[in-house]
Amino acid sequence: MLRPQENASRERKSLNGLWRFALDGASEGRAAGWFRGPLPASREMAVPASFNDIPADAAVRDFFGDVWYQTRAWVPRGWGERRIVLHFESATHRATVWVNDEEVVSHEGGYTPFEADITEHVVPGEEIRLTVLVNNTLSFQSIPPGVIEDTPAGKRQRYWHDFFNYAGLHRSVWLCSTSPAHVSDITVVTDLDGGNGVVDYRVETAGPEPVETTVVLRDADGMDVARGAGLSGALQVPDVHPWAPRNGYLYDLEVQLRDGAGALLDCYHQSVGVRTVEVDGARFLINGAPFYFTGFGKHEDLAVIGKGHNDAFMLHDFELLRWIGANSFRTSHYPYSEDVLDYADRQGVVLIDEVAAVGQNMGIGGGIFGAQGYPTFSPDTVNDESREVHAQAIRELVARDKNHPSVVLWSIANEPESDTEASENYFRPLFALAKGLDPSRPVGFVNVMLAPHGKCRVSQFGDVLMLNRYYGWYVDSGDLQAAEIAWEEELRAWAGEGKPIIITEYGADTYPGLHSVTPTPWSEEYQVDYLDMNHRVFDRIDAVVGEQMWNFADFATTSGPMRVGGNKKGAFTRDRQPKAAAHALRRRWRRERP
Ligand code: BDP
Repeated sequence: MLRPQENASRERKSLNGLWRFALDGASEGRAAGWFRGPLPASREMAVPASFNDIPADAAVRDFFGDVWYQTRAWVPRGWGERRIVLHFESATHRATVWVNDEEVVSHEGGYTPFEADITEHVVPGEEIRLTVLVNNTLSFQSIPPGVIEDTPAGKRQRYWHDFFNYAGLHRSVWLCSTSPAHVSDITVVTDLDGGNGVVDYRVETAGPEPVETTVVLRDADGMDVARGAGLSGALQVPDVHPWAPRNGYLYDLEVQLRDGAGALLDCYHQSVGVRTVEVDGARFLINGAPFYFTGFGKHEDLAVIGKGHNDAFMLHDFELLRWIGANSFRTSHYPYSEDVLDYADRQGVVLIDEVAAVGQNMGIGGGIFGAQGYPTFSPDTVNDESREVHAQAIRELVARDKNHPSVVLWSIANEPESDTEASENYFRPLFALAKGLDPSRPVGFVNVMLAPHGKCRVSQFGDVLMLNRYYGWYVDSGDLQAAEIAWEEELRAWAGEGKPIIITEYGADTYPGLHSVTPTPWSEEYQVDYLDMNHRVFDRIDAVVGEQMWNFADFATTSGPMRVGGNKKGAFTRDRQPKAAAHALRRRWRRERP
């Protein structure tokens, strides 16, 4: 699926703004046909945004179940003879959509786009009523998982990921038009051959057969550098300007479809960064050169709008990444807005792109999530159906993000149970799937401390080892000497695997403004000492090819005795003020690495 764009042959109209919104705790709206007219008892709601924090009301913030969104839109009168498409960049965690009285599409999964061809349901020049039923309930068959429990106080939603279950229409909604004959997908894979580049392209079309498909590759100045004809081919780019970390150079691949008389039917502009990614022994190579990841695990998380995308905050976050000397981040723990991916391409920021499979681990918990009382993998919990949902999430992530040069590595899960035969059996086909979908990028998953070296049975499938470790925080808390010894010992064992290791999480909660002259967890000084200890260990082990501190900024979580107004492991506060750790990271990451 191609992201909507406006060009010589395509239009798109934003449906963002204030929609009508209603909670439907009894799930009665579908049977009562709420889509057939104005939503009953509705209020206004911003799109894009999470709905949770907008009203000052715990019943909305903690709501789980069905919520309804509705708006009205005019279909432009010039869109006769056009194919008309309704496109959602995401709906968290699933949605069903009606245009007037007709159901047009349903989608499962909260962080990838979906669309419906509504040509047959609308009349250009007339107004439509657009109604969306969004459901944010998590189950063992959703990605991420959760469960609804009966408690003496009523039903409660539980889940095992450490961030707030923000939901709603977080990203843009578009009404688009294309020619009936149109480009439906483009895949580019690039290579470097000395000073020259190669762009392999493949185009898929849909609708009436076009007669001619041509492609033109232009450089950043708009000069033609290569041309091709047909649905696939390899374009040679002499004297190529590669895409590289901190040098987000992009070419533009324009695909054109024409009819028998040579008239333009459809076109699409696909940006292309020419670069290679490769794992070579314990090294991670970009354009053939060893790359060391510096940066963070992030979140889409802001006051008021929750996981809603916001351009101004996106730019500011990237400015802070530059300020601190970070060259990369992980889209922990779900696919981020495509605006973020596009901007990372342009900025030359390197991404580890993650599926929303977080929390498939009933072993984690105790203090954070309370006792679990469930096995992770079983016919009643994470099962074959969950694996199919997980597989579909991987397919949709790769389909959406395959052409982004910034994405150098797929992460197919964060901290799942990985020390059991059941986990090995669950993940084996998912790794095979991801590698088959995209042979051009390495694939990995993020290993949890509960499955250390020698116990983990899933790491064997990954091209790269991604480790989250909290020595000096969750273990050896306050004792950095003990932590350093234990951490180095484990890391050396992993290094024996001969694969590159990226430390995808290491961090310590820190309350901004809390100070101490002695090593005191939660103080700003302790966070700095904790990071220094980790960095000493990383610098002693050659197989470590990256450090992504947890987290870029403080973020919202469920309530709990371990969370003081959310997770406080940020280098920045939630409103992006630096803690002492941010300055310490800046000193390290802005110096040239040896
Ligand atoms: C890891 C998780 C991450 C948490 C973090 C923490 O991957 O989502 O927020 O620990 O405890 O287990 O801060």
